Amino acid sequence: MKKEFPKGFRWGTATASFQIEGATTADGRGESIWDRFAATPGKILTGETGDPACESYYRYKEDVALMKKIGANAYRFSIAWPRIIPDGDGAINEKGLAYYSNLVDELLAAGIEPFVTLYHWDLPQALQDKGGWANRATIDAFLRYTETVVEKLGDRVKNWMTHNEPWCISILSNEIGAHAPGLRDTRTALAVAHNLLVSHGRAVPLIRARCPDAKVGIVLNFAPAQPATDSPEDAAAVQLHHEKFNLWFLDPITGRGYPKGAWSAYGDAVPEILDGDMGVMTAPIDFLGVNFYSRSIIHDESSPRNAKIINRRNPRNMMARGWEVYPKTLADLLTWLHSDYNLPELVVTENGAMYDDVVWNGEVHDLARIEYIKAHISVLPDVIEKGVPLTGYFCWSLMDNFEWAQGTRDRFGLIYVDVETQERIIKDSGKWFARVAAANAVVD
Ligand code: IFM
Repeated sequence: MKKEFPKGFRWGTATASFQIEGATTADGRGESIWDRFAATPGKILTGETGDPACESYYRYKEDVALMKKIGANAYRFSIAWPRIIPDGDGAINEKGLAYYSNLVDELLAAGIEPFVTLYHWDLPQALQDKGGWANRATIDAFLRYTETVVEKLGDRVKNWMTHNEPWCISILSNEIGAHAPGLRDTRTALAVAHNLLVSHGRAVPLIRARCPDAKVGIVLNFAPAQPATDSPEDAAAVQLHHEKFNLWFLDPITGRGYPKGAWSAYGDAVPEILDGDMGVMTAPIDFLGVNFYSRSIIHDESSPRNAKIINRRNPRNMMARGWEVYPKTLADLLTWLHSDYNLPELVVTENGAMYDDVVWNGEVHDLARIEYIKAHISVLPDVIEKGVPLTGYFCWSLMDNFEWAQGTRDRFGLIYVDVETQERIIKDSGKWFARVAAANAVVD
């Protein structure tokens, strides 16, 4: 089988501001919901906060040089809203803008194409104090923040993503409560999801107006599900999971509205829809960012609403977090997205693996991670051959970082970061990634 990629394919790595920058009080940065959440005892497994994370705010030149070493030709990073507008909707902080402007210059000088995510979870705390994303005023604040950033960087940055993983921003953070702001209320979570989608739809034309040659997209995380058995109960549970997790976000932005099964299952927790909202959400996008890590196996013993996700044990490739390594699902997902939604471009904006890495004589032999990534990129040439317009693969992550509620315990990087000394070590996976990018093909 031919394992080469089309000319111009992006081999990137991805990060997010709060996970790597540290420097949470430097140069006028305001407090974010993640600062508040992490400072709350019991919320982060390791008891850490976003300081120092990887200190990338200070070490960005070193990090760009490392990106170049591992052969990446693209970099997906996010902007910290509280660095730009510390209280969310007030004064603009020029020092925050300057940081990202310098980062972009550094990337371009290294021949690395920037992909910018506007919102990867670090909402200014001052906005959360007024209701956060559940308050429609946050939409307007987001638009002003977006305009400010695009105005500054749009002459050099041509790839823009509005939001990263709306499911996490809404459900994981406001219904399950595992992420900031840590609420447990379905109605709030669905209001958050709705307002996020409206803000996305309103941001798309604003970005284009300030950056006419921009490619604009949104990043969704997908959890394709399969039934544990062939029982009708499991089939119903899979369908409900699919609607709540995948379609709830994908269908509104592609003009299909909220999925009916999930809408009725949510009962009176569903969001209020104002005139024009559903139309606004469908602003045409240039690409869909696809985050994929694993599939879900669903089993239901009582009713679809009580269905459980059971991750299958795969002894050879098991990820410590319980995510099964199952790359065929990535191929199926991309093929389905193309055949059913026919979007102009698809980009794998995140894929990667968490393993317990060990430094051995100054090296990190993370063979399991190489196997994971190799297995996933190996399914892509065929997918592209079949006509799916896939234009890039971004590995999560450039380097080990602050993995949200897990703190720095969970390592996803192609580059190892020593939490105490901040020393960076390119792992074997990073060296291998450089060979993949150079060959523009799957290599051993
Ligand atoms: O670290 C996260 C990232 O911020 C969003 N997607 C999943 C990654 C791994 O959990």
